[in-house]
Parts: sequence; C-alpha cells; structure tokens
Amino acid sequence: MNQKPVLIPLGGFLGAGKTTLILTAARILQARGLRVAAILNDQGSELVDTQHVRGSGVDADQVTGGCFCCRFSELVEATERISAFAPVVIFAEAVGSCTDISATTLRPLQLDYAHLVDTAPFSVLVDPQRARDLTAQDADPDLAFLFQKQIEEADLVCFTKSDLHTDVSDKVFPQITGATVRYLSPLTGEGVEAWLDEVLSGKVEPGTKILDIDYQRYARAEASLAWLNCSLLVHLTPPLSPASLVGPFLDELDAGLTAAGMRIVHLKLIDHSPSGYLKASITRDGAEPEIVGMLDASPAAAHELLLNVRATGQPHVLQSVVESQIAKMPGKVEIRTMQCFSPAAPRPERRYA
Ligand SMILES: Nc1nc2c(ncn2[C@@H]2O[C@H](COP(=O)(O)OP(=O)(O)OP(=O)(O)O)[C@@H](O)[C@H]2O)c(=O)[nH]1
Ligand SMILES: [Mg+2]
Repeated sequence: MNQKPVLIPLGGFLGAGKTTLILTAARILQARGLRVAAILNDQGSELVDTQHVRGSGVDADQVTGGCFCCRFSELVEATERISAFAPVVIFAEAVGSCTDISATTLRPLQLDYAHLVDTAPFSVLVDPQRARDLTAQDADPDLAFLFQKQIEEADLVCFTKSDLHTDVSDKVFPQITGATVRYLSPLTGEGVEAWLDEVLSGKVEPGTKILDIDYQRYARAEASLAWLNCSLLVHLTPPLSPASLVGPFLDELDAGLTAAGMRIVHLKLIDHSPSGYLKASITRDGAEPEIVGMLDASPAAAHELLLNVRATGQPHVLQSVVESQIAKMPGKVEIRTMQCFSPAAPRPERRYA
C-alpha cells in the first residue's frame, strides 16, 4: 500500500522533549506494524538529534543551515526523499528557537503540497520548569518573547515531563490559558499514545493559529542565542569509558560557561566508542546531565564526540569556552568540524497569513 504519509509537526522551546517524544511515539507506531520517519532541523549541520534518532532505529532526514520556514524547499525535498521509504507517519521537529511555523510551513504544506503529505495539528511542547522560568518577572525578555510566540501558534500545547512535574496546571500560566492543553511524558510514555491518536484522528484542525509577529523583534530574540555544533575524535591512552570521558568534560564545560556569563539553554553530546554509545543532555546551568545509552560501557581508546550547545550570549565567547575545555581533555583530540554562530535573521520562503 502506497498511501500518502501524515506529517506531524512538533515545535516548542529548546529542550522541551521533542526528539524524545518522536522516539517514544515512533516505538508505539512501530509496535502497531507501521513505518515511521523523522525530519530534524537545525541552524547548523552535524546534529546530535539526527544521529540519535537514526541510532534508535528510526529513518531520519534533516534540514540544516536554517529553520523549516527559511528552508521550506529543503523541507519539501526531505519529505519527498523520506517518502521513498513509504512511512505512514513523518515527524517533523522544528528548531527550538523558531516560531511562526503555522504561517510559513504548515499553511504552505496544506495549500501547495497536499498531494505529498497530510498535515497533522501543530503540537508545541512545553517543559513546565522552562514555562515557570520564562513567565517569571525576571525572565530573559528575548527568550520569553520566543516562548510566548511559540505557545500562541500551537494547535495543541503539550506540557511535557509529567513524570517530574505532577502539579502543573495551565491556569498557572496566563500566556497559555485558552489554548488546548495536554499533559504527557515523552520519556516514560505517559499520555503519548493518547496524544498520538488525537493528532492522527483528524479531529483537531491543523494550522488554525496564525501569528501576528514583528520579524525584527523575532530576529533580535533569536540572535541573543549562541549556537555551537562540533565533532571531535578523541584517542585515549589509557582507555576510558564514555561516562568517564564525558562526565568530567560536561562538568567543566558547564562551569566554564557559567564563569563566562553564558546560560545553557540546551547542551547535547553524543559519544560513539567501540564499547558503547552514550547521549547526554543538559537543559539548564548546573543541572546534572540526563543520560541515555550505556553508562556501564567498558573503557575504549577511540571516541567520536558530537557536541551541540545552545546558550545565551556571544558565539565567540561560547567557542572560546568550548575550545579551552577541549584542550583540557585527556589524550589526543582532533577537532573535525566546528561551527559557531548566532542564528541569522529569519526570512521565510513563503508566508500565508
Ligand atoms: N524527566 C523527563 N525528562 C525528559 C522528558 N522528555 C524529555 N526529557 C529530557 O529532556 C532533555 C531534552 O529532551 P529532547 O527530546 O532532546 O528535547 P528537544 O525539545 O528535542 O530539544 P532541542 O532539540 O534542543 O530543541 C533530554 O535530556 C530528555 O531526556 C520527560 O518526559 N521526562
Ligand atoms: Mg531535539
């Protein structure tokens, strides 16, 4: 059967749980015997998310070098490429600093590419802790602006991490009141099957909320973030386990960024070694890294690391902190790729208001 896939768009702030939700939802659909794919998106290349999704057994393509709205043609090409594998569902994860996706991505897909995919409602994921931080009086105004706009255009607002936050109510967040709200845990799976069935049911209309947004303000807000993607090869004598290499590196990096006045928004790291695979994630300064993979892998001499950091502040400061921590790593380190920048001003290819 070669039916048209359903594209499920996911948005929401950095670290909200989008990639984790894709993997949990993919497992549910795969258990039903359905083929699933994902399209990841980033302002740079060398994406932790793409590696992690592929490593978890889900076909994945990516749109790099800009968000879905600025690279809309590439999203269409990626959708065509991945459709060759005949997935029933394609998850599309937008960049976590991006907004105005309904007008610039969903509407164009619905109006001009209905022959290629059916578009599901736009779920915007919200980490309750981030919501508390970004709706507080002293919140960073740029990040608060992005967060607010993301919520405004959601067809469904999904509070995530319900395993950690059991007392969340949308009433607490005036910005969210009025939206259709769901609660789920991408990590434990609680609420995910119900969400999935709802977005696939056709009962929620997609792309109904079109933003009124000042693009200069939006550009300034995105430019307040620094972005770093880099890949490294590390050769160690004596060998170390992934946890013993990555743990101290992340602690030092976190401390170095704090000392430089930068705040981590999302830091992701993958270590591939012959003894095992490990992914670590930090979504706020000073937080313990959240680990997926083999914490108990045995020591290995060769490690391939992929690091993606999103933090507030200047890119040159971020790069210099990261490079000085890389220089302190044990063994011989080869930096294979290094990209560091602030996101460029968003210029959507199309916008249908
Ligand atoms: N406790 C808990 N942690 C979660 C849950 N969902 C995601 N996480 C963790 O939150 C961190 C960020 O999750 P991701 O899925 O990478 O978030 P994201 O929205 O894809 O982040 P970006 O791609 O940077 O925008 C990871 O460490 C996850 O393990 C959840 O339901 N509960
Ligand atoms: Mg992600």
